Amino acid sequence: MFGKIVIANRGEIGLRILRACKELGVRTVAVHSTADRHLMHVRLADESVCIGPPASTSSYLNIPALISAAEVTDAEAIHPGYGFLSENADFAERVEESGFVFIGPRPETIRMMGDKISAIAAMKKAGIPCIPGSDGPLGDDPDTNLKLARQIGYPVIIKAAGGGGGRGMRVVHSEAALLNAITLTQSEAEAAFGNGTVYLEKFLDNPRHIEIQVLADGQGGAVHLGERDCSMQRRHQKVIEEAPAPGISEAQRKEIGDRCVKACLDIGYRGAGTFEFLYQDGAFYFIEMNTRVQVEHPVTEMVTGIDIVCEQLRVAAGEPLSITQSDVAMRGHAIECRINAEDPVGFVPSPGTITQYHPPGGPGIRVDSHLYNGYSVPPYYDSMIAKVIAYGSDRMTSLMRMRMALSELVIEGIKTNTPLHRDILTDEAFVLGGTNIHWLEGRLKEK
Ligand code: MV4
Repeated sequence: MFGKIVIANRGEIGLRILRACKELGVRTVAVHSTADRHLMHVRLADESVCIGPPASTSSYLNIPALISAAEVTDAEAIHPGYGFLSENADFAERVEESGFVFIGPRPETIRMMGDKISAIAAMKKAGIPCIPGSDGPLGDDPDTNLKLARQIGYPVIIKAAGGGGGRGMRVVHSEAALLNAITLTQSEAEAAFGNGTVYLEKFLDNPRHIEIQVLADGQGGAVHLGERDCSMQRRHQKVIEEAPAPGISEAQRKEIGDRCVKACLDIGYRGAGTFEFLYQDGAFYFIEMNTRVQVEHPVTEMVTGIDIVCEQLRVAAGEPLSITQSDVAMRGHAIECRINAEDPVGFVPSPGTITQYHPPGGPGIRVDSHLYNGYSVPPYYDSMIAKVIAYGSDRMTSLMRMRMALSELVIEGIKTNTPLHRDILTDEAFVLGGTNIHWLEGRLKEK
């Protein structure tokens, strides 16, 4: 195992990584911006290094500053967390060139998954079900593109190869609109990602977003940890996640999970990863792969008992996975509510000082948060300030525990989206389970 690592992130995930390090006896270096001197994990880390001013581009995205911090503290590895540089192949490469371990997949793997066209091609080849589409970049010939879209059938969706997470997409409902939509998406993609390459897929109109968590050691060991349902989202920001996904049978889980494991072995995947699927009419369709630890990883940890961040550290240190597929069993149900510092109605960010903080507790309740009384939420970063996770023997039990937890939660001094969560948790459709990716936005429009 590593002797010392740099935690190249902030907030709740900085603290989550620090806790895994303490458990494994790994010393920690917290790097932080000037605005983040008072972060919980900076206080708890063995060492800390200030890496720049508040703006992310000058601190958490500042590659030379991060590598220098590893050098001056004599650390062995860098954990990128999620967001920031976690899926930046150039960063992973520069970390390794500088003689440190990047805690994540190989740079080539990150690069392949960053290009959505090459990701889909690799996954299709490995036996993962994909959406009918262009199977590669769209060319310049209008007649070829018109013919392809007609074959696939409208509506279709044009997506940027360099996009992902909801950026650079356009739905096309009729042949008359196709060519214009392609040109528009190409020029937007060129401007946004410096890559105008686009591809085309059949548009699925009412899917759920279900993803499979995997762990692989790059030495022939790979497992899946079942699925999460992340359909409860607004503007591509997840709001509530749960594991397992309502209505997915053990047989379906094994079928798609085994395919993901095989794909990991096929491409020599190393680390934690997530296969994102759209799920519609009983079928899974691959859309993207995430090569990082995800915000919603705790729901999987709760139902499997496996510590995903500890496994990330183990495989990055060159150890084999501590588990095989027969050691993995999903038991019970977990729901996660993302608590954001924002207005619950208008969704505008609400930074400021927390005058009163009381986290919930009791059986099955986990709170991943860096908050404490008197902490000031800075205005420079993502507004997520806490994750409340409720576990129970079945979905109803986890739901009842979550309602209780949110009734106990006190965060004063700033606005949070807790009222929105309380509202969703008592909605008939959510209680039933299996709502699709459009449900929340539709409901918000209604009210
Ligand atoms: C789609 C789709 C429907 N059909 N692809 C949005 C984010 C990116 N990861 C892929 N996305 C979508 N791709 C086809 N062929 C609908 C979405 C989509 C979506 C997907 C997952 C979670 C939330 C979403 C919200 C709007 C659209």
